[in-house]
Amino acid sequence: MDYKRILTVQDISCVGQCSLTVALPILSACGVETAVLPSAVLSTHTAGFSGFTFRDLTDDMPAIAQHWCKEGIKFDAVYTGYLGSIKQVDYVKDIIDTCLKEGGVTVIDPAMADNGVLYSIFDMDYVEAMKKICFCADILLPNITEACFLTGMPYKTEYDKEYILDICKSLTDSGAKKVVLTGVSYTDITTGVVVYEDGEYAYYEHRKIANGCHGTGDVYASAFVGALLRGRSAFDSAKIAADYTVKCIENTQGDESHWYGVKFETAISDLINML
Ligand code: PXL
Repeated sequence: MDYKRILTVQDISCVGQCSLTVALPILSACGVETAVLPSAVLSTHTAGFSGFTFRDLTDDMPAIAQHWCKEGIKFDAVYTGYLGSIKQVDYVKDIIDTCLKEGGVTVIDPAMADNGVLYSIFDMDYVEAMKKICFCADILLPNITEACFLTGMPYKTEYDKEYILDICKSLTDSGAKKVVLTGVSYTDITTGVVVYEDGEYAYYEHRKIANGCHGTGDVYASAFVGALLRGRSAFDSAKIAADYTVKCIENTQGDESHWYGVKFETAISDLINML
Protein backbone atom coordinates (compact mmCIF):
# COMPACT_ATOMS: atom_id res chain seq x y z
CA MET A 1 0.00 0.00 0.00
CA ASP A 2 1.16 3.50 -0.82
CA TYR A 3 1.97 5.03 2.58
CA LYS A 4 1.88 8.84 2.78
CA ARG A 5 2.99 11.22 5.50
CA ILE A 6 0.94 14.34 6.16
CA LEU A 7 1.38 17.35 8.42
CA THR A 8 -1.78 18.88 9.80
CA VAL A 9 -1.72 22.29 11.47
CA GLN A 10 -4.69 23.18 13.65
CA ASP A 11 -5.62 23.68 17.29
CA ILE A 12 -6.17 21.17 20.04
CA SER A 13 -9.57 21.83 21.55
CA CYS A 14 -9.25 19.49 24.52
CA VAL A 15 -13.01 18.92 24.59
CA GLY A 16 -15.38 19.43 21.69
CA GLN A 17 -14.63 16.94 18.88
CA CYS A 18 -13.09 19.32 16.39
CA SER A 19 -9.74 20.18 14.83
CA LEU A 20 -6.83 17.90 15.89
CA THR A 21 -8.86 15.54 18.08
CA VAL A 22 -10.86 14.75 14.93
CA ALA A 23 -8.16 15.04 12.25
CA LEU A 24 -5.64 12.72 13.90
CA PRO A 25 -7.92 9.68 14.39
CA ILE A 26 -9.61 10.10 11.00
CA LEU A 27 -6.36 10.44 9.05
CA SER A 28 -4.84 7.51 10.95
CA ALA A 29 -7.91 5.40 10.18
CA CYS A 30 -7.41 6.26 6.51
CA GLY A 31 -3.93 4.72 6.70
CA VAL A 32 -1.96 7.96 6.56
CA GLU A 33 1.00 8.77 8.83
CA THR A 34 -0.07 11.98 10.54
CA ALA A 35 2.27 14.53 12.06
CA VAL A 36 0.73 17.44 13.94
CA LEU A 37 1.62 21.04 14.59
CA PRO A 38 -0.80 22.39 17.21
CA SER A 39 -1.63 26.05 16.62
CA ALA A 40 -3.12 26.58 20.07
CA VAL A 41 -4.48 24.61 23.02
CA LEU A 42 -8.01 25.47 24.15
CA SER A 43 -9.99 23.89 26.98
CA THR A 44 -12.94 23.56 24.55
CA HIS A 45 -13.82 24.91 21.11
CA THR A 46 -15.22 28.43 20.96
CA ALA A 47 -18.69 27.76 19.54
CA GLY A 48 -21.14 27.36 22.38
CA PHE A 49 -18.86 27.04 25.41
CA SER A 50 -18.03 30.17 27.39
CA GLY A 51 -14.93 30.96 29.41
CA PHE A 52 -12.64 28.67 27.39
CA THR A 53 -8.86 28.90 27.91
CA PHE A 54 -6.60 29.70 24.95
CA ARG A 55 -2.85 29.01 24.85
CA ASP A 56 -1.39 30.49 21.69
CA LEU A 57 1.49 28.33 20.38
CA THR A 58 2.67 30.77 17.69
CA ASP A 59 6.06 31.32 19.30
CA ASP A 60 6.84 27.58 19.36
CA MET A 61 6.39 27.19 15.62
CA PRO A 62 9.72 28.50 14.23
CA ALA A 63 11.84 26.26 16.50
CA ILE A 64 9.72 23.20 15.68
CA ALA A 65 10.07 23.92 11.95
CA GLN A 66 13.83 24.48 12.27
CA HIS A 67 14.21 21.13 14.01
CA TRP A 68 12.31 19.37 11.22
CA CYS A 69 14.54 21.09 8.65
CA LYS A 70 17.65 19.95 10.50
CA GLU A 71 16.32 16.38 10.57
CA GLY A 72 15.39 16.56 6.88
CA ILE A 73 11.73 15.77 7.67
CA LYS A 74 9.39 16.33 4.71
CA PHE A 75 5.70 15.71 4.08
CA ASP A 76 3.64 14.46 1.15
CA ALA A 77 0.89 16.89 2.11
CA VAL A 78 0.20 19.79 4.43
CA TYR A 79 -3.40 20.27 5.61
CA THR A 80 -4.21 23.34 7.67
CA GLY A 81 -7.29 24.23 9.70
CA TYR A 82 -7.97 26.58 12.61
CA LEU A 83 -4.87 28.71 13.24
CA GLY A 84 -4.16 30.70 16.37
CA SER A 85 -2.88 34.06 15.11
CA ILE A 86 -2.06 36.18 12.08
CA LYS A 87 1.67 35.56 12.58
CA GLN A 88 1.05 31.82 12.24
CA VAL A 89 -0.12 32.28 8.68
CA ASP A 90 3.40 33.39 7.67
CA TYR A 91 4.99 30.58 9.69
CA VAL A 92 2.72 28.03 8.03
CA LYS A 93 3.63 29.46 4.61
CA ASP A 94 7.34 29.05 5.45
CA ILE A 95 6.75 25.48 6.66
CA ILE A 96 4.97 24.64 3.39
CA ASP A 97 7.90 26.14 1.43
CA THR A 98 10.53 24.18 3.35
CA CYS A 99 8.85 20.94 4.47
CA LEU A 100 6.54 19.96 1.59
CA LYS A 101 8.02 17.32 -0.72
CA GLU A 102 8.32 18.21 -4.37
CA GLY A 103 4.97 17.36 -5.95
CA GLY A 104 3.33 17.41 -2.50
CA VAL A 105 -0.15 18.80 -2.02
CA THR A 106 -1.51 21.58 0.19
CA VAL A 107 -5.09 21.45 1.42
CA ILE A 108 -6.20 24.63 3.14
CA ASP A 109 -9.41 24.70 5.17
CA PRO A 110 -9.82 28.38 6.12
CA ALA A 111 -11.68 27.26 9.32
CA MET A 112 -12.56 30.82 10.35
CA ALA A 113 -16.29 31.36 9.83
CA ASP A 114 -19.73 29.78 9.40
CA ASN A 115 -23.36 30.85 8.97
CA GLY A 116 -22.34 34.30 7.68
CA VAL A 117 -20.09 35.23 10.64
CA LEU A 118 -16.44 34.90 11.68
CA TYR A 119 -15.58 32.66 14.67
CA SER A 120 -15.21 34.71 17.84
CA ILE A 121 -11.41 35.18 17.91
CA PHE A 122 -11.04 36.29 14.25
CA ASP A 123 -11.39 39.69 12.54
CA MET A 124 -10.93 41.13 9.04
CA ASP A 125 -7.14 41.42 9.53
CA TYR A 126 -7.09 37.65 9.99
CA VAL A 127 -9.17 37.20 6.83
CA GLU A 128 -6.64 39.38 4.92
CA ALA A 129 -3.75 37.31 6.27
CA MET A 130 -5.47 34.02 5.40
CA LYS A 131 -5.68 35.05 1.75
CA LYS A 132 -1.89 34.51 1.61
CA ILE A 133 -2.21 30.75 2.15
CA CYS A 134 -5.70 30.27 0.71
CA PHE A 135 -4.80 31.77 -2.66
CA CYS A 136 -1.82 29.47 -3.20
CA ALA A 137 -3.59 26.29 -2.04
CA ASP A 138 -3.59 23.24 -4.27
CA ILE A 139 -7.01 22.53 -2.82
CA LEU A 140 -8.99 25.19 -0.97
CA LEU A 141 -11.79 23.77 1.16
CA PRO A 142 -14.06 26.59 2.39
CA ASN A 143 -17.72 26.71 3.30
CA ILE A 144 -19.80 29.44 1.64
CA THR A 145 -19.28 31.91 4.50
CA GLU A 146 -15.49 31.56 4.34
CA ALA A 147 -15.52 31.80 0.55
CA CYS A 148 -17.50 35.06 0.82
CA PHE A 149 -15.06 36.54 3.33
CA LEU A 150 -12.15 35.57 1.05
CA THR A 151 -13.71 36.89 -2.15
CA GLY A 152 -15.67 39.87 -0.78
CA MET A 153 -18.83 38.46 -2.37
CA PRO A 154 -22.14 38.95 -0.51
CA TYR A 155 -23.14 36.03 1.75
CA LYS A 156 -26.49 34.55 0.75
CA THR A 157 -28.56 31.76 2.23
CA GLU A 158 -30.60 31.32 -0.96
CA TYR A 159 -28.78 31.22 -4.26
CA ASP A 160 -28.47 29.49 -7.60
CA LYS A 161 -25.71 27.70 -9.49
CA GLU A 162 -24.52 30.97 -11.06
CA TYR A 163 -23.76 32.48 -7.63
CA ILE A 164 -21.81 29.36 -6.62
CA LEU A 165 -19.91 29.37 -9.92
CA ASP A 166 -19.00 33.05 -9.41
CA ILE A 167 -17.59 32.21 -5.96
CA CYS A 168 -15.54 29.30 -7.32
CA LYS A 169 -14.24 31.33 -10.27
CA SER A 170 -13.29 34.22 -8.02
CA LEU A 171 -11.32 31.87 -5.72
CA THR A 172 -9.44 30.23 -8.59
CA ASP A 173 -8.85 33.60 -10.31
CA SER A 174 -7.20 34.68 -7.06
CA GLY A 175 -4.85 31.68 -7.20
CA ALA A 176 -6.43 28.64 -5.52
CA LYS A 177 -5.86 25.70 -7.89
CA LYS A 178 -8.96 23.65 -6.99
CA VAL A 179 -11.93 24.53 -4.83
CA VAL A 180 -14.02 22.13 -2.76
CA LEU A 181 -16.95 24.23 -1.59
CA THR A 182 -19.00 22.66 1.21
CA GLY A 183 -22.55 23.26 2.36
CA VAL A 184 -23.96 24.09 -1.06
CA SER A 185 -27.70 23.64 -0.74
CA TYR A 186 -30.09 24.28 -3.64
CA THR A 187 -33.19 22.84 -1.96
CA ASP A 188 -34.56 22.68 1.61
CA ILE A 189 -34.01 18.96 1.95
CA THR A 190 -30.66 18.53 0.22
CA THR A 191 -27.13 19.84 0.55
CA GLY A 192 -23.85 18.97 -1.09
CA VAL A 193 -20.36 19.83 -2.16
CA VAL A 194 -19.03 21.47 -5.30
CA VAL A 195 -15.67 20.44 -6.72
CA TYR A 196 -14.33 23.06 -9.08
CA GLU A 197 -11.19 22.15 -11.02
CA ASP A 198 -9.82 23.25 -14.39
CA GLY A 199 -12.89 25.45 -14.86
CA GLU A 200 -15.18 22.40 -14.51
CA TYR A 201 -18.04 22.28 -12.00
CA ALA A 202 -19.05 18.97 -10.40
CA TYR A 203 -21.67 18.64 -7.66
CA TYR A 204 -22.32 15.82 -5.21
CA GLU A 205 -25.74 16.23 -3.64
CA HIS A 206 -27.05 14.31 -0.65
CA ARG A 207 -29.87 14.65 1.83
CA LYS A 208 -29.68 17.36 4.49
CA ILE A 209 -30.12 15.93 7.96
CA ALA A 210 -29.63 18.85 10.30
CA ASN A 211 -28.70 22.48 10.01
CA GLY A 212 -25.21 23.43 11.17
CA CYS A 213 -23.93 20.52 13.26
CA HIS A 214 -20.80 21.63 15.08
CA GLY A 215 -17.47 20.07 14.09
CA THR A 216 -18.70 18.59 10.82
CA GLY A 217 -16.41 20.91 8.81
CA ASP A 218 -13.36 19.33 10.45
CA VAL A 219 -14.74 15.79 10.12
CA TYR A 220 -15.43 16.47 6.45
CA ALA A 221 -12.02 18.04 5.71
CA SER A 222 -10.11 15.25 7.49
CA ALA A 223 -11.97 12.46 5.66
CA PHE A 224 -11.51 14.33 2.37
CA VAL A 225 -7.75 14.61 2.90
CA GLY A 226 -7.51 10.98 4.03
CA ALA A 227 -9.26 9.72 0.90
CA LEU A 228 -7.21 12.04 -1.32
CA LEU A 229 -3.96 10.71 0.12
CA ARG A 230 -5.19 7.17 -0.48
CA GLY A 231 -5.17 8.06 -4.15
CA ARG A 232 -8.80 9.04 -4.77
CA SER A 233 -9.68 11.92 -7.08
CA ALA A 234 -10.83 15.21 -5.57
CA PHE A 235 -14.43 14.41 -6.55
CA ASP A 236 -14.35 10.86 -5.14
CA SER A 237 -12.76 12.16 -1.95
CA ALA A 238 -15.45 14.84 -1.69
CA LYS A 239 -18.12 12.16 -2.07
CA ILE A 240 -16.56 9.76 0.47
CA ALA A 241 -16.15 12.59 2.98
CA ALA A 242 -19.78 13.66 2.47
CA ASP A 243 -21.15 10.13 2.94
CA TYR A 244 -19.03 9.68 6.06
CA THR A 245 -20.08 13.03 7.53
CA VAL A 246 -23.76 12.24 6.92
CA LYS A 247 -23.30 8.94 8.79
CA CYS A 248 -21.63 10.78 11.71
CA ILE A 249 -24.56 13.22 11.90
CA GLU A 250 -27.09 10.36 11.72
CA ASN A 251 -25.29 8.60 14.59
CA THR A 252 -25.45 11.76 16.72
CA GLN A 253 -28.98 12.91 15.91
CA GLY A 254 -31.47 12.75 18.74
CA ASP A 255 -28.90 13.06 21.52
CA GLU A 256 -29.52 16.60 22.78
CA SER A 257 -26.62 16.35 25.24
CA HIS A 258 -24.21 15.95 22.32
CA TRP A 259 -24.69 19.45 20.88
CA TYR A 260 -20.97 20.29 20.68
CA GLY A 261 -19.82 17.84 18.01
CA VAL A 262 -20.59 14.62 16.15
CA LYS A 263 -19.91 11.03 17.20
CA PHE A 264 -17.44 10.53 14.36
CA GLU A 265 -15.82 7.51 16.04
CA THR A 266 -18.99 5.44 15.62
CA ALA A 267 -18.72 5.61 11.81
CA ILE A 268 -14.95 5.15 11.38
CA SER A 269 -15.48 1.58 10.13
CA ASP A 270 -17.85 2.93 7.43
CA LEU A 271 -15.12 5.34 6.32
CA ILE A 272 -12.51 2.59 6.17
CA ASN A 273 -14.89 0.45 4.09
CA MET A 274 -15.33 3.30 1.61
CA LEU A 275 -11.57 3.51 0.95
O1 PXL B 1 -14.42 23.43 13.94
C1 PXL B 1 -13.73 24.60 13.76
C2 PXL B 1 -13.10 25.06 15.03
C3 PXL B 1 -11.84 24.61 15.36
N1 PXL B 1 -11.23 25.00 16.49
C4 PXL B 1 -11.84 25.84 17.35
C5 PXL B 1 -13.12 26.32 17.09
C6 PXL B 1 -13.76 25.93 15.89
C7 PXL B 1 -15.10 26.44 15.59
O2 PXL B 1 -15.70 27.17 16.30
O3 PXL B 1 -13.70 27.14 17.95
C8 PXL B 1 -11.12 26.26 18.59
